[in-house]
Amino acid sequence: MDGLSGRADFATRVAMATTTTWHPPKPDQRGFTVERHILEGQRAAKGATGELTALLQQITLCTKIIASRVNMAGLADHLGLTGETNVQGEEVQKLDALANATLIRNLSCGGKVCALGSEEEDQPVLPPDGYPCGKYVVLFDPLDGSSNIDVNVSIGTIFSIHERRSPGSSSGKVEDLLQVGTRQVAAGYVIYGSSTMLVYTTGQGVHGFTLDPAVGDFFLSHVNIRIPDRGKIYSVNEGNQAAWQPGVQKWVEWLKTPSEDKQRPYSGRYVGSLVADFHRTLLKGGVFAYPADKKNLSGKLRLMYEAAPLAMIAEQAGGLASTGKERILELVPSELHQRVPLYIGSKGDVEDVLRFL
Ligand code: AFP
Repeated sequence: MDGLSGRADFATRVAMATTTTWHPPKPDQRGFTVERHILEGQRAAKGATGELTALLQQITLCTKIIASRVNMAGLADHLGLTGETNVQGEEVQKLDALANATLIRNLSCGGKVCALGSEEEDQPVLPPDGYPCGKYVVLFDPLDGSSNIDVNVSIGTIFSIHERRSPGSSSGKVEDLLQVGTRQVAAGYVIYGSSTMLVYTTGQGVHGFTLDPAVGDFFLSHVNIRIPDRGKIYSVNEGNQAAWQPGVQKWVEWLKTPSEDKQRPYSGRYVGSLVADFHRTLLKGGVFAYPADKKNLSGKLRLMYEAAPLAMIAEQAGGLASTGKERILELVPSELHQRVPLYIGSKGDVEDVLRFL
C-alpha cells in the first residue's frame, strides 16, 4: 500500500487536490510513441515551429507503409525486378520502386520540403505544381540492401534532413541538397528485420523505436543509444580484398591475428545491407568498412543518403565515421550521388583503421 492509500489518506488527497497542484513524476519515456518523443524534443527546442516534427511524422508513416509491403512481399507479388535500371546502373527491384514512390508521394506533397534527393532518382525531386514548399530537404535511400529483398534478409530505409539554404518559399535548388553533413538537422534509418525498428537523431542523442505491428506504431525501446568504445566484430566484404590498398589489407589481417591480450581475433559479420551491418555495429560495437578499391575508386556507398546520415548517428552515439582521410560529416559534397569510402563504428576501432591507412 502506498502512503496515499486508505481512509485517512483520502482526506490528504482531497486536501492536495484543493490546495496544491499535484504533478505525477516525470514519466520514463520508454514506451512513448515516436510521435510523442518527437513532440517532447520539440518542446525542449527553443524556437521550434513544429515543422520538423510534422516532417518526421510523414517519414515514419512512409516507413510503416514500406514495412507492411516488405512483410507481405512474397504474397503480394512485390518480389523480383521491375526490368529498369537506376541512376547507379543497378537493376531496380519492385520493392525499391514501391518504397521510392511512397516516400516521394508523401513527402513532396506534404508541404514541409522544397526538394528531395533519392538514390533511385537521377535528379532532385520538387513538390508538384500547386503544392506548397517547406523549409526542409530530405535525402533518402528508400530501400537499402535491395539485393537481400528476395532472400528475406534485413533491409532498410535511410534518411537525412537539412534546412534549405536558398531564400524564399519557391522550389529548392541543388545547393539545398548538396550540404555538408554537419548541417544535418536530423538523420535516421528504419531496419526491416526480425522486428522493424526506427533509429533517429535530431542532435540530442540517438533513440530507437520498435514497431508494434498490432498497434501500427513505433514505441521507444532503446533510450539514448551509446556505441561501445570498442567491439569485437569487423564487417567488410572480404571478396574485394585483392582490390584493396595495402593499408586496408594489413588492417584486416591484423584484426584476424590472435593477440596475447585476447582482444583479437575479431569476428567477421557481413550482411550486405548497410542498415543491418550498421545497426549491429551501433548496438554491439566494432567497425563497418566499405573501402575504396581498384574497381570503385571512391568506394561504393553514397555520401548524401548513406554515409552522412549514418555518420551523424554514429557520432551522436559516441562513435566515429571517416573516409580514411577525412571526417565524413565535414565532406563538402559536389554531386547528389557522390560515393565515398566509409569506416564507421566504435571510436577505438575506427582509430585503429586510421593508423593502418
Ligand atoms: P544494394 O542495395 O544494391 O544491395 O546495395 C547495398 C549497398 O549499397 C549497402 O547496403 C551494402 O553495405 C553494400 O551495398 C554491399 O555491397 P557489396 O555487395 O559490394 O558488398
